[in-house]
Amino acid sequence: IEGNSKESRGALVVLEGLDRSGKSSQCSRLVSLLERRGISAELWRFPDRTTSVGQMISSYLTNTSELDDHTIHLLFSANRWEKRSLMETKLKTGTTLIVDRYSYSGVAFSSAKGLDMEWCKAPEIGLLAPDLVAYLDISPEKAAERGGYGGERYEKLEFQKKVADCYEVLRDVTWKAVDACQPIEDVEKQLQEIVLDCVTECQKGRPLFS
Ligand code: DGP
Ligand code: NA
Ligand code: NA
Repeated sequence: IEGNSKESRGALVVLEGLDRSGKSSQCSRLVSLLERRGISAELWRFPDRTTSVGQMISSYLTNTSELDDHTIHLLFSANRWEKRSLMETKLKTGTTLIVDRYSYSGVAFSSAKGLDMEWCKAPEIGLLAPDLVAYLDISPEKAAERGGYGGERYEKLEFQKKVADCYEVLRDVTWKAVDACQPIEDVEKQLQEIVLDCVTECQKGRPLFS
């Protein structure tokens, strides 16, 4: 437990799900909601392609460069580590972070390639623990039907099926799953409820773990 456990702080909210599960638009909607309610909030995403590590990741994802599976795994993790201290500062100064993908994507996507799951988890140890993981639940087939994938490396049905299996292994009782096949407004409504509850808990001083 870090800091004063009675201190009001921002919430670390993570959205996870397959490609085309609707995470990115729901993240934006959540930030707008929080801002309308006068709650300080920012939209973050991983990979953060703006850093130099992020640019290496981006060229890998666009198939501009090739990297060993372990090497790219560690770069994705490094990309989260390079934002850790800013993340902590934001949370402690009362800003809620709505984060589009986090360590679970790291583990799910790399273990979907056949890397050992425990090996994949190791570099994530010590990053800040989310207060809420919301999983946008959609089958790989349904996701693939949604206006098609972009051309990035992982955006293929066969691979997304493996990612879905890995997410199933990673999921635990603390995750809140939302059926992502529902109309976008219904997904939004369910997310709003669970996120606002989480923000309230953190305002009351829920401890921040790493
Ligand atoms: P996005 O910008 O959310 O579309 O993510 C880009 C792609 O990278 C997407 O297919 C998910 C994948 N991805 C996100 N985080 C990680 C990670 O930590 N490790 C691996 N291997 N893939 C990731
Ligand atoms: Na993507
Ligand atoms: Na996305």
